[in-house]
Amino acid sequence: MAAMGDNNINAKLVLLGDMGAGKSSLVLRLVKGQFLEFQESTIGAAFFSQTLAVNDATVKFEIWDTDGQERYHSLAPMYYRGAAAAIVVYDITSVDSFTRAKKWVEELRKQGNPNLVIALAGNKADLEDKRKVSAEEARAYAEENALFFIETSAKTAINVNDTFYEIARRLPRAQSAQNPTGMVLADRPAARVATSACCS
Ligand SMILES: Nc1nc2c(ncn2[C@@H]2O[C@H](COP(=O)(O)OP(=O)(O)OP(=O)(O)O)[C@@H](O)[C@H]2O)c(=O)[nH]1
Ligand SMILES: [Mg+2]
Repeated sequence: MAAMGDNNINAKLVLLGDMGAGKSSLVLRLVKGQFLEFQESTIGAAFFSQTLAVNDATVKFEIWDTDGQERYHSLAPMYYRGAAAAIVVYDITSVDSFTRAKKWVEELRKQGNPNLVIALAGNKADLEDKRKVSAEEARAYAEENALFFIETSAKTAINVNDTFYEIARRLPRAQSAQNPTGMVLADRPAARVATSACCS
């Protein structure tokens, strides 16, 4: 049960990545527990919100699911500006989508908040027989670049909730680091209490 008022955090989260990598499908899986075989391409961006309880904190994610088309790339800063977290999504069956994911990471590092929590999600992990990007390669890249790496499947739901929970767990720590403007909007920033084992 979420402890009311103990530590409520609003965190802007943006999903970036190639067209068809599965950004919208990951959000749909998280928010509605659903998966669509023929998920429509996002036009512009879509907004969702989802609240998660993590230990003593309640994290309300304000999620911006962006459009992966290259021609809309220039709009992306509107969505990652002020974000506390980003999920950079690629498709494990597409080397091009992994290349594009690396470009997003570079862009976030250059222009984003230095304390941004970045997750690198290798999606479509259910398509093992079509895999083109090894987990080892992606993990090595993630380690070099201080990213949190996870492989997910919006289709089977594997690791989808875990991705968001892990980001939520990392937020307060990032918040207590340098806390640049706009990174995490805490309702009661001073009200952190010691983390205790969760939950009965
Ligand atoms: N097998 C499998 N298919 C997936 C998975 N995630 C998404 N898909 C499929 O991949 C296609 C593209 O998924 P979307 O969620 O629309 O991808 P997107 O990244 O939001 O794409 P844009 O909005 O165009 O940028 C859809 O047909 C989904 O059903 C997955 O984990 N496994
Ligand atoms: Mg989409």
